[in-house]
Amino acid sequence: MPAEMAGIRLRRLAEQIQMEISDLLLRGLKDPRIGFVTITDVELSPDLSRAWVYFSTPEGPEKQEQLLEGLRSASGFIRKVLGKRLHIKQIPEFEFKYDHSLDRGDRIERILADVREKEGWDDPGRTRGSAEEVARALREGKRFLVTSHRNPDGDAVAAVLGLGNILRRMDREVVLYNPDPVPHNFRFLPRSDEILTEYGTGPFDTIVVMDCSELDRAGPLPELAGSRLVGIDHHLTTSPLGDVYYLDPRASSIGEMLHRMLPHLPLEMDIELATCIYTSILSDTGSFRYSNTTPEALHVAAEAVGLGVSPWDVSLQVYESQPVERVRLLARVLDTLEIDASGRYGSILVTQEMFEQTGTSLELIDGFINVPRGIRGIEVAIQFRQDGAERYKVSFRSRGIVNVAEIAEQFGGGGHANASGCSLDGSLEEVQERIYGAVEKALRACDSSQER
Ligand SMILES: [Mn+2]
Repeated sequence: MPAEMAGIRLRRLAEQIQMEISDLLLRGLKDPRIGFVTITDVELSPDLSRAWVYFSTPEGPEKQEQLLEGLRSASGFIRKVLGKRLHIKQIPEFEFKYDHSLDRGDRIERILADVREKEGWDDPGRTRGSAEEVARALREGKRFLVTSHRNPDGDAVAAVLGLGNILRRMDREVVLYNPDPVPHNFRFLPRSDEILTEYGTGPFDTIVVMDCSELDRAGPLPELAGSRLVGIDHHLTTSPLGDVYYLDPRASSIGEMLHRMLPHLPLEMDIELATCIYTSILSDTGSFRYSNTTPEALHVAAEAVGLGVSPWDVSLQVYESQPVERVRLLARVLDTLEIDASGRYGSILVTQEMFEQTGTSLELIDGFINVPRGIRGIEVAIQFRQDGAERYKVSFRSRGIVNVAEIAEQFGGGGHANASGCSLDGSLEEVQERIYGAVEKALRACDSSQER
């Protein structure tokens, strides 16, 4: 018999022996010394005279001596049973060995986790920090500046107002701040007019930045030295913002994260906070449609509704109270719709001229990009927004296959897997060429990984 075949037969027999012994142990050997034991491997000598039987136990290496004794004294019985079951002439002599590889594997795993924890690399989808740590920082602070990213969306506005509600009810001094205006459709939120466009005079012992993974996406901030910076965020990033932070890229919204902090804070949801949290979730899940619409997001929203939040009233405000200028602007923007020949990505363009012609501004374009994404066959929707004579802000929306955060990162931007953005300098043609190239490359990469 060729050596290779002999090797395969030997391997099979070893596996059979491993299964038989495991089976015997599972049904109990009536030996109190043998508790939980796993046969991790069996090795046979080529002449079948000997078998090394490796075992392990969840009770740990301390138990190995006791187990070894039990297994040795049972080996006569085991050999007898195996002889009947395996139909082989000669049953090997057993030598039992404790398998340290699992213990060692655990330890290495733990050391690696520690290193990753410290250095902050690893998976950008991982949770970092905790609700508890941030809640403690909130309890410890006295004078707060609370803000979010510039050009705030519904989540950012509702989060600032929600945290404002929490801190006010904890009798803390709090300044709510964003240099950019609250979008028209989120002005119904309680106390939205209390978000100031300038932070005024400090000092603040605690500065909270929410829904924002990079400081330069927040507005100008007071001198950070002497203040504690607290970050609450759900973007895909490996470097959370803040001295103290709670980052969970799997959270639907900042509202949901605020809700998770409540068990560690001396208060409960009131109707005002519930309105903020509900609106935050509604806004970032695209009305409970996106893939971040998790059971938890729905549970928290349900709790808010239970407290008296009216889904229809909020919808009326957020989606059904558009100024007519926004619809006129949308008409012009949709006129620029381009779909690639493959039909898999498409784009729209918003220019400064369009704002001038319709008497509108930036805050009205939220949601436009969902129109090209809603076209059958489109995997990636792109919005080019002129942000200067030769500068464009590019937004991406994915239907789920392409990770658009990775595309935005190539141009110094970032975001979520399904929604991201970046800024590029250059003429429209130059910018489009670079972006289309990156999108096509990402689509090709997804195709080849699916074929595998
Ligand atoms: Mn958000």
